[in-house]
Amino acid sequence: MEIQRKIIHCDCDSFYASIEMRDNPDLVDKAIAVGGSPERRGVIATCNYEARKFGIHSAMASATARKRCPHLIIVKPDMEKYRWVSQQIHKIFETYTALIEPLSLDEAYLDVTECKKYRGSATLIAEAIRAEVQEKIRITISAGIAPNKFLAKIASDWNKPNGQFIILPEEVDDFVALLPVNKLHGVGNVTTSKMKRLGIQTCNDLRKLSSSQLQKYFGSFGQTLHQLSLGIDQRAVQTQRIRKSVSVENTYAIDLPTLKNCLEELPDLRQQLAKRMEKLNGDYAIHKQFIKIKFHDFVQTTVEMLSKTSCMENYKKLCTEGFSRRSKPVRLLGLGVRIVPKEKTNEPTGNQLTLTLED
Ligand code: TTP
Ligand code: MG
Repeated sequence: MEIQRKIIHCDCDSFYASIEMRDNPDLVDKAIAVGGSPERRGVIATCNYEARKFGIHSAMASATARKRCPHLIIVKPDMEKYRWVSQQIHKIFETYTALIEPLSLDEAYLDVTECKKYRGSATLIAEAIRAEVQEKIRITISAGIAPNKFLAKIASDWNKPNGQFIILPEEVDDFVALLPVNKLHGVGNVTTSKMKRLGIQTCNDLRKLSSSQLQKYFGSFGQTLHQLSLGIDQRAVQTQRIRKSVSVENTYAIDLPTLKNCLEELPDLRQQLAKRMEKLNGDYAIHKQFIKIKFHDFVQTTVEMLSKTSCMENYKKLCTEGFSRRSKPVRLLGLGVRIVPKEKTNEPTGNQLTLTLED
């Protein structure tokens, strides 16, 4: 039996940029972005809706953004401030429900199934939350209201910015039928192209596949796809986020031309990683170490190995392996560990190098 929930997905509009505009009225009505400087090969974290008209978006090189919009104002990020604002928004959420799952600083699922405010109307609750955020925090937030997380998240994007959209239980079937497959969680560019080749564009197309066909084309993900194509998602709102990895990365102002240059950067990165790991309070155990390398041509590779520590020798080995895949100048290096909550460490031991290759 499917559980009926009332889920609200809240997502602030152009979060970092909205905060910067709030705090500096000179920026309102101008095209602004928050990110690194174009001269130092910075990247755009986000931009306001005015800047989006020029085709600027998150993760774009700041230099490209500046080219597309020469009068773009790029503000340096102030993460501490954004974290503080995020906490204030969460305090508002908490007055409606205790079942909150933060996804990032500006995004969270709220399960309001048991909320008694507004006679339990999730639509009115979402309106109230949004009004309160606007009044107290002075930035706008959009919301999606639906019977499950998957649909609530899609819905919050529907009337962005400063809007909300509800998908009632009786509307789910029709809504999902028309949904393009790339809106499904876990369906990225690769799967979308594969589906396109198979003539699958919408969830309705997906529904026509038998379970053995789904299994054949998409392996174990096939079953999930079948459920999603019917609008079914039983995942509960998880109040305690289980972290799966911790990592740090750095984009270099000048490419690192050789392996030796890359190896020289490792101690610094590892120190930053150690600082991040302190915040986990020893609640997690390491089971893998990995390194991420982005070459000057943006081709990216990740190498990982089983390990119970984050030791330097292993990072050197991983770095050497990763670098040898292209032997080209490196623009970004990242170090990380994959972790599991302490009581669940049943990973095999050993240090054999297991290699994975991404795109
Ligand atoms: P998003 O919610 O994805 O974006 P947004 O809030 O800026 O805009 P939207 O109105 O479309 O929701 O991300 C939230 C914040 O996370 C964003 O303000 C900046 C940061 N961020 C990055 O630093 N890098 C990224 O690549 C993305 C996508 C977001
Ligand atoms: Mg947002």
